[in-house]
Amino acid sequence: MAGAAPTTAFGQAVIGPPGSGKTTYCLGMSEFLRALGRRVAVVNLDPANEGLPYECAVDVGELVGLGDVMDALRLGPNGGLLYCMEYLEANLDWLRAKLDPLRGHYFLFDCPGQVELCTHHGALRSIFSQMAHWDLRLTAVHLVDSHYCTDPAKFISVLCTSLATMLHVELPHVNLLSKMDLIEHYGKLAFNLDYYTEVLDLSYLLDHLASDPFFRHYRQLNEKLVQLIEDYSLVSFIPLNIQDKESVQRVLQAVDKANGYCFGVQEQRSLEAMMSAAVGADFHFSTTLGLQEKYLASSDQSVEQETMQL
Ligand SMILES: Nc1nc2c(ncn2[C@@H]2O[C@H](COP(=O)(O)OP(=O)(O)OP(=O)(O)O)[C@@H](O)[C@H]2O)c(=O)[nH]1
Ligand SMILES: [Mg+2]
Repeated sequence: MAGAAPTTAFGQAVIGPPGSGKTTYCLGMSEFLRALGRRVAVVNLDPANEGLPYECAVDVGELVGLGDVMDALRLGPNGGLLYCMEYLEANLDWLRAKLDPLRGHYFLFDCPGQVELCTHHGALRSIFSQMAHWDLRLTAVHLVDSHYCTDPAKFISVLCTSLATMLHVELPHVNLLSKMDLIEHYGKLAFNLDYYTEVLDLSYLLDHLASDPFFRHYRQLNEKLVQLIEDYSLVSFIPLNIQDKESVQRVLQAVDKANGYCFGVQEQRSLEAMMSAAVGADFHFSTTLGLQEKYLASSDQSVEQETMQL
C-alpha cells in the first residue's frame, strides 16, 4: 500500500482573532469528522478557554494556568497569555508525551486568539514547527469574522492581518470567513460575496473608501497596503457557516488538500486526489458529496472508507 508512514499524523491549527469562532469551529469540525469516521482528538492550546464545549483530549491548562501566571507574575491577561505560550514552548516534552499516545487520531488544535501570536511573536510558530518535526502535518485554519466585510477599511486591515499571519505561521494555510449565517444581519455588502472571498481587484475598495471624507485623507496609505496584498497574491477566503454541512465539507476539502491528508494512506484516495489536482477540479470530493451527506444523516462511521473507494 502506498502513502504516508503510519506515524504520520494530520490535523488543523485553528487560529484567528479573539471571538472569531475558533472554539465553535473545533466543536463543529470535530463532530463532522467523527461522522465521517475519522478518529479526532481536540487539543486545547488556549489557557484562557473556559467551559470547553468539546471533549478535550489534551488541555494546556494542565501544564500552565493563566490565572496562576497573572497572579504570580503580576501580568495582565494579554501578557499572561503570552507567558503561557512561551512556557509551553519551553516544555514541549509535555505536549509530545500527551500527543504520542494519540497517534492515529486527526488533531484539531484550538489556539489562543492573541493576534500577535500569529503575526510576530515566536512561540506559537515555534510550537508548530516542532510539531512538523514530530511528523504532524498541520494546516493553519485562520478564522476571520465575516462582519469585517461590511466595512472596507476593516476589510483592508483584515487582509493585512491575514497576509501577515500566512507569512509568519509558515504552515499550509486556509483563511475562512466565519459566522456566514450572520452576514445578512450585518447589513448590505458593498460588493458581491465573491469579491471578498476571491480578493481580486482591490481598487474598487479604494474607490469605495474615497467616498468617506475621513478615509479620503489616507488614500495613498490604503493604495500602498492594497498593492502589497495584491503583489503577494496569497490571501483568499472560504466562507464558513459551521451549522451547514456542505459549507464545512468545502472547508475540509481545502484543508485536506493543503496538509496532504487527501494524498494519505489509502492508495485509492491518493490516486483520486492526484487526479483532482491534475485536472484542477475537485474530482474526488464533489462526486461523493451526495453519498457523504446521506451517511452523515445516518451517522454511519464507515462513510469515509466507502466514499474513498468510489
Ligand atoms: N451565529 C454564529 N455565532 C458564532 C459562530 N461561531 C461562533 N459564534 C459565537 O461567537 C462567539 C465566540 O465564539 P468562540 O468559538 O468562543 O470564539 P473564539 O475564537 O474561540 O474566541 P476566543 O477563544 O475568545 O478567542 C460565541 O458566542 C459563539 O457562540 C457562527 O458560526 N455563527
Ligand atoms: Mg476559544
